[in-house]
Amino acid sequence: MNRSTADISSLPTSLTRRAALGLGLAAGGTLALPAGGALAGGNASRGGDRTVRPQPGAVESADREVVLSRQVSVIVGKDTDAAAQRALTELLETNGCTVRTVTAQGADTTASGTRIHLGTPEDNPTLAAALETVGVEGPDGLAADGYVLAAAKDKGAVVALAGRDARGTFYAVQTLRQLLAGGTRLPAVQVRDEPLMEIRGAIEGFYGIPWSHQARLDHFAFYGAHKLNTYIYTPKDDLLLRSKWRELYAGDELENLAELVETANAHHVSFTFALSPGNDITYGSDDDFEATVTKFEQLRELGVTSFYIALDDIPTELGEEDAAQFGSLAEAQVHYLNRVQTDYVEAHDLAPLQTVPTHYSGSGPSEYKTDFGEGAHPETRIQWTGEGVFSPSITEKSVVTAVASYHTEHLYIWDNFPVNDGRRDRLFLNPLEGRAPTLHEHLAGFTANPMIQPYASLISLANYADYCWNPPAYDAEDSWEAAVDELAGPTESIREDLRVFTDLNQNWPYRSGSPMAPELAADVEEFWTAYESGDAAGEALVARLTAITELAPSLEPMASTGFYEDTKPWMVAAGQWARALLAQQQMLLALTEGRLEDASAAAAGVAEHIAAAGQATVPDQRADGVYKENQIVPSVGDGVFEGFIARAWEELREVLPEDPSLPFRGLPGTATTTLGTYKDYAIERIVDGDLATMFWSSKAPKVDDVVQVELEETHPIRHVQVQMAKSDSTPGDQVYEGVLELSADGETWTEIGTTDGSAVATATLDEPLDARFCRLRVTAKNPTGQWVQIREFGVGETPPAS
Ligand code: LTM
Repeated sequence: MNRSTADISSLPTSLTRRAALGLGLAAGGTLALPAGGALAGGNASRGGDRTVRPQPGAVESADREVVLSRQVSVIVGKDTDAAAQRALTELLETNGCTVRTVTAQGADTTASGTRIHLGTPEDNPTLAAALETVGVEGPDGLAADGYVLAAAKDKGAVVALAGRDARGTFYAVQTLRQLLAGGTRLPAVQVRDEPLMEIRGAIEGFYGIPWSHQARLDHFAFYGAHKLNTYIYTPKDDLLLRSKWRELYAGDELENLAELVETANAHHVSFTFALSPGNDITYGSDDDFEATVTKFEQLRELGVTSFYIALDDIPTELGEEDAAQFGSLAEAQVHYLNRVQTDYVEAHDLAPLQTVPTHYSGSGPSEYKTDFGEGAHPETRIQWTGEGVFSPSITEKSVVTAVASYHTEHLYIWDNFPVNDGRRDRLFLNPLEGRAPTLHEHLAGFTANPMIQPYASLISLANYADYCWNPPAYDAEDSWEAAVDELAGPTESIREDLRVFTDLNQNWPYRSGSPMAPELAADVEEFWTAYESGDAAGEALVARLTAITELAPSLEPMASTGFYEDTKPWMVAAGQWARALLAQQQMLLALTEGRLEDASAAAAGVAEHIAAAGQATVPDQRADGVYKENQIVPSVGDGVFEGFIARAWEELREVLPEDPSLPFRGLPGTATTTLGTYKDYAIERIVDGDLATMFWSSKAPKVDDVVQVELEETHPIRHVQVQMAKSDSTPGDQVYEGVLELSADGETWTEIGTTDGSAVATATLDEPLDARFCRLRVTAKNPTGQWVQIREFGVGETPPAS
């Protein structure tokens, strides 16, 4: 693909001529026309402006309005897209018009009153004259999904909605919806628009709870409204796609699939069915080929025309039978893929087969990529995740290299953003960034791998819609703000509260330097600066924290109830963190005013909120396919709450070192372990006095693995506390069966306590024991192979007060 942006220089002469006549022309900035009522976007907002998103390639707008009469004639051809007709009728009726639909053959194109001509020039012969009347060229020559929209006055209002194809016709209606902004007036405008990327959408390709049926239906409506055209169905924990891929759908599941396909088609979303047979397939087997096409056939009967074989996250060794037949994994895979492409896809005249290879990241050449790319049928669409599985940026250079390495002309991106299956405690509500504005010159498109929470993913999907349609015009911040407002709805206070919430979920851990709750962090910083000069009032911080405590009730009426329900556990947890910080602010205020008893009393109120914030309230589902409530502790605030709390305790410790609310603090020491370390979750973090940092093992512990702290010198020890998992109140990655032991010399050990399955292991001695070494030793394997996280390992002389 190599198309350039539809900018002013590529406008047809009729448009440029009109520009010269003094009509406003916008091609480099977002089209924002005078506010006239509502922006209806997907399932969301009302009451915005007339901004058209994704930003059209070229727009010409006169400083004049065209007013639709109450009675509108919609003129269609007999083959004009039914979804576009439905969408237009619904739009007009919602905006207060009565619609009379007439077919082109019977239409009086000269009658007065509003006439809207809908269709492609091929299916609606009246469009040619209508386009002539409004003085604009037709959609021929535009890319697939493109359209022309033009409105003018000729006796009554005349509007031409001319698609390059059926989907383009449907998209013309979407743009009209934005221009009408809930009313019956639109600017005398000419929009000539086409996508710069052919494939734009989502791949439901994550591990964890698959999206609900309703969520998928709602997504299709959102995609249609945002001009996203692709949905790939491949949730990793739909067992019938992966571990039981040979089994056919039946009953409710089959009925649901039928409704999904029908609804996707109604919103011009291409429903792509992706099977993942790679865990146990024999690539050369006739039986497995038959099982594949039998499964596909079940979906084709429901109306699916687009199929995909996912080969990610599967064994890289060939089975015995395949090893005897093929020289490599890639060779075996392309044999199977090509058989599906030629014997099934082509035989049924379906869209070209799509796939993700087993080695799907990194741009450099490899034997696998060469064998895969050279061997695959040239029509095969191949997905790639960028330089990494998670790619903080995707540059033109790396895409060009990848295209060469995979020997394909049909590369498109499986973008692992905003997927959170590797961090199920987090929401990623930050904007889509770091994708170069020129990638459309080399790529067929993008599908985003979204979060387990479908509606929380809509912010980034709106960003993908804007980016993929017109990458050079994409403005991450502007697109993000519009998406957030759309989900919030028209009420300003709800929009503001939603920004307060999204601020707490901005950090994307796969990009270094990604911001951490930047607005909260700024208020915290301002607080500490003032505190150093004796002022603990912290007005801005207190106002923000108070708003955070109210998020769960205040956001309930937001436009997207799905977003609210998806994210509520994080709102509730944020509210608890905010209450803890507010109590500490009162504590600090009392300290600055010398009211030590009040400081102590305020400190005593902190722990309950921290404990409440640590409750597991998010459900989960693992490879067994069993849905379980309350498995995950929501993590919110990007570490900023925890940072404030740690510093506030330090301030209290300085003035009231014996205060009973102070968290237990171990003596200085050095930590070591026999366990491997996951990424940079280094063992030193368990003795840094900071609960926000942790050690994470790289696998499950074995019997006799140890985590040990060596003190700087021998002390009379009375208390040991090991804080494991993500929070004190919720078990998770930790040692489930182990003993706490002390030693003076590191050779001879005395057992002083055992773990009890909770996230915190403690031991308190009545009489001190002289020791320099303390360790947690594993005595049995973890029940389900959990790894180990330790936030702090404290060894001290004095137990906490209670
Ligand atoms: O990225 C690919 C191609 N496969 C898997 C996804 O299913 C998973 O959601 C992401 C993120 O964890 N990583 C993968 O490797």
